[in-house]
Amino acid sequence: MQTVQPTSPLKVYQEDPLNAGTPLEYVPEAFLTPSDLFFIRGHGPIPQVEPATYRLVVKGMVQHPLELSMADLLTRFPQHTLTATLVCAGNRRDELAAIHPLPGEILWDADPISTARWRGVRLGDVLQAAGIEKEARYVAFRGLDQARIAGELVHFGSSIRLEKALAPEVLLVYEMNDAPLPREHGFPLRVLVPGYVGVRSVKWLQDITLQSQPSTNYFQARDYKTFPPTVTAETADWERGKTLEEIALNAVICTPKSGETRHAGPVLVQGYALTGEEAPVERVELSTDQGVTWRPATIREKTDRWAWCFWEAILDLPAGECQIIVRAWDTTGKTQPKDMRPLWNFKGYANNAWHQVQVSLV
Ligand SMILES: Nc1nc2c(c(=O)[nH]1)N[C@H]1C(S)=C(S)[C@@H](COP(=O)(O)O)O[C@H]1N2
Ligand SMILES: [Mo]
Repeated sequence: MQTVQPTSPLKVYQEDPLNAGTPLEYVPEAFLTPSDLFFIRGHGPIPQVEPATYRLVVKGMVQHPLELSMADLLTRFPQHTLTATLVCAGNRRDELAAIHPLPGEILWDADPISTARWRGVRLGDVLQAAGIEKEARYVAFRGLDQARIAGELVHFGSSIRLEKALAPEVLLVYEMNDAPLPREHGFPLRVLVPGYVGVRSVKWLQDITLQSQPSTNYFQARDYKTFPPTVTAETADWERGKTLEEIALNAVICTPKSGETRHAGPVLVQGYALTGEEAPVERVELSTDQGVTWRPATIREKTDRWAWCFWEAILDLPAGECQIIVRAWDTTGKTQPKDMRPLWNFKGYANNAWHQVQVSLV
């Protein structure tokens, strides 16, 4: 069994496998999440990998299959550093579960999200070195960890389209916040797919396979897809589910938290906003009248293309109960949906409806 340190400030949802969120009150404190506060999402026990004997295998539709040691990776390919946010597709699942139960799922608050500075080599450079055959369309990843699915052990795996795999932001990373990747985050090597939901950033990377079809791995083919609200676990045709890729435009209030009591008068409201690869966040707005009128928040930190941005506002709130709502807009004029009901799906993914907190002012 894997456990976090008893002193860890992470919010543990599950001990085995270990699943823990970054407490929201810490988020506005640090644009780069300290590694011991970085959320952890795992589907099986955390593997122990010996870096000296570790080999990354590149196979499938390639001209020269590769077997690379960590030293090969570090010496044969240029190294790159990039700041990126990882967010789980199950972010804000607890709100969806309040509409209709989501049995068997981890009911994350808005906390499976963190940002780090990563260092690694471009996946595209490694694939070019292997020689991409022209029939290849997808890049499949397999992790060294195994999850128990219906009584059987299954390696964690996932795939992305070749086009995204060749994008300069997609890295094979071995450092997080200027230190070796911590064990729980994929030591010695993981994939980092900025702009996509976290599940595609496979940890403890064992092999990469170029192929003509998406991965048939359980976690790609039978999980991490969305369906209309009418579809249930019993009626789902997984072939027809929508594969989760790009992060949806989202904004969250980190402080105050729902249920908090504050003094009436000026109240500092802080949070994060983020988007995928399409267009950056441009504006964040707050409403205290159910979305009739909105006032802009100040974006106080927005420095990296692939990272969240931080925003804040001081609201002058009278005594009584108050609901504060947030929404973001991107540079193409797109905003978030108001209503959560049309977004409900039986796995509880991709909730990006307006986020709100209830506060008492005295
Ligand atoms: N090998 C492996 N990779 C994995 C997972 C996993 O369980 N096993 N979980 C995925 C999911 S769902 C998410 S959200 C991110 C979480 O990364 P973190 O634990 O470093 O925060 O890792 C992804 N990569
Ligand atoms: Mo995830």
